[in-house]
Amino acid sequence: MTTEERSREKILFVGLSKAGKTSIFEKFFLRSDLRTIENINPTLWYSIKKPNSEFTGSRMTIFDLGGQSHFREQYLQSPALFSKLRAIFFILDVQEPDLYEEVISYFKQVIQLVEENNEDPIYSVFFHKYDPGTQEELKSNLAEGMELMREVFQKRDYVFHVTSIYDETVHREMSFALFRSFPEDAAVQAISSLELEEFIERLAASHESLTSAEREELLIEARNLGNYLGLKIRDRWLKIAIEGPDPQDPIPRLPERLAFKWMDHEEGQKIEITSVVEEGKESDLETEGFVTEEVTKGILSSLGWTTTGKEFNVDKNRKFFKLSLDLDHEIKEKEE
Ligand SMILES: Nc1nc2c(ncn2[C@@H]2O[C@H](COP(=O)(O)OP(=O)(O)OP(=O)(O)O)[C@@H](O)[C@H]2O)c(=O)[nH]1
Ligand SMILES: [Mg+2]
Repeated sequence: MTTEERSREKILFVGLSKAGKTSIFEKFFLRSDLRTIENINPTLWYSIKKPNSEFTGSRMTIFDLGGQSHFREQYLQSPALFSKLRAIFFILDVQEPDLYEEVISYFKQVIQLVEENNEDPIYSVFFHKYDPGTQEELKSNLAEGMELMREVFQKRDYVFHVTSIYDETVHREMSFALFRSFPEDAAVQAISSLELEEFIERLAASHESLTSAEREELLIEARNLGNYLGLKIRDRWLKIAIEGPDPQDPIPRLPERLAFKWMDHEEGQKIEITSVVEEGKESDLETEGFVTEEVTKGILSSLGWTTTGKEFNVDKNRKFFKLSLDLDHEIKEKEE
C-alpha cells in the first residue's frame, strides 16, 4: 500500500438532517441500544470518528456530516472536505418522499464537488428507515427513491442498501459497504497469514522435481487454500469491523521473510510480494513463487479481485523473488 493509497482514509456520511446518519453509526460501531438511538441529538456541524482504532485506526476515519441546511451550504463551499476519500455513504429517509427532491439536489452537488476534486470514492446509498412492519406501506417510496437514485448515480460505482435500525440490516449492509471500501485490509491479512507461510514451506521442501501432474495438483491445492483463507479472513475482518479486535483471535503477523505491498500504478492497482530466503536455507524460488502466486490468486478471488497480469523475478544471487500481480476489482453490484 502506497502512502497515496493510505491517505485515502475518509468515509463521509452524507444526507439531510434526521435521515439517520448518526443512528446508523451508533448502532453499527457503538452498538448503542434503541433507546439511546431514539434520543440522539442532531449533529452540529460535523463529527469525526475513528472506529476500532486498534485495527483500522491508522486509516478509517468517518466524517458524519450534520444535515441541517446551513451546514450543508457550508460543506459545499469547502472542497477540502471532499478530498482523500475512500467512500461516501449517502443516507436517505424512505419515510420522507417529500424530501426526495432536496436529497437529489444535495447528492448531485456533492458528487459534482467530488468529481471536480478528481476523487473516485466507492459510493453506497442507504435507503434508511425501511422499518419492519411498515414495509408494505413504504414499498412504493422505496421503489421511487431507487429510481431517482439510479438517475443520480448513473454509471458510477454504487451499491444500494436498504436499512432500518429496528432489524439486522444496519449490521449486514454496513459490513458489506465497509468491506467494499477497504477490501485490501482483508486481502493483505489473508495473504500474510502464518498458515500461508507453513504451506509454502511444506511445499517448497517436498517439491524436488515435480511432474506436470503433481504441479497441476499443487496448483489446485494452492488455489483452494487461498479461497479458504480469503473467506476466513473476510469473516474475521467483518467481525472485527463490527465488534472490535478479539484478543483470543489475534490478527496474524506478517512472516518476516514475506513482504506484501498494495500499490496504485498507472493502469490500476497491483500487489507486490517479496520473499526472502532464510539465512542458511536452500529454497526453490521458482516453485515457491508459483505456489505463492496460486495461493494469492485464490485469496484474491474469494475477496472479489481478479488478476490480469503478472511479473516474476528471481534475484541473481537467488536470495529472494519478487512477484507482482495486476489487479482488477470485481466486487459485484448488489441491489435489493
Ligand atoms: N423509524 C426509524 N427511525 C429512525 C431510524 N434510524 C434513525 N431513526 C430516527 O431518526 C431520527 C434522526 O436520526 P439521526 O441519526 O439523528 O439523523 P442524522 O441524519 O444524524 O441527522 P443530523 O445529525 O441532523 O444530520 C432519530 O430520532 C432516530 O431515532 C430507522 O431506521 N427507523
Ligand atoms: Mg447526526
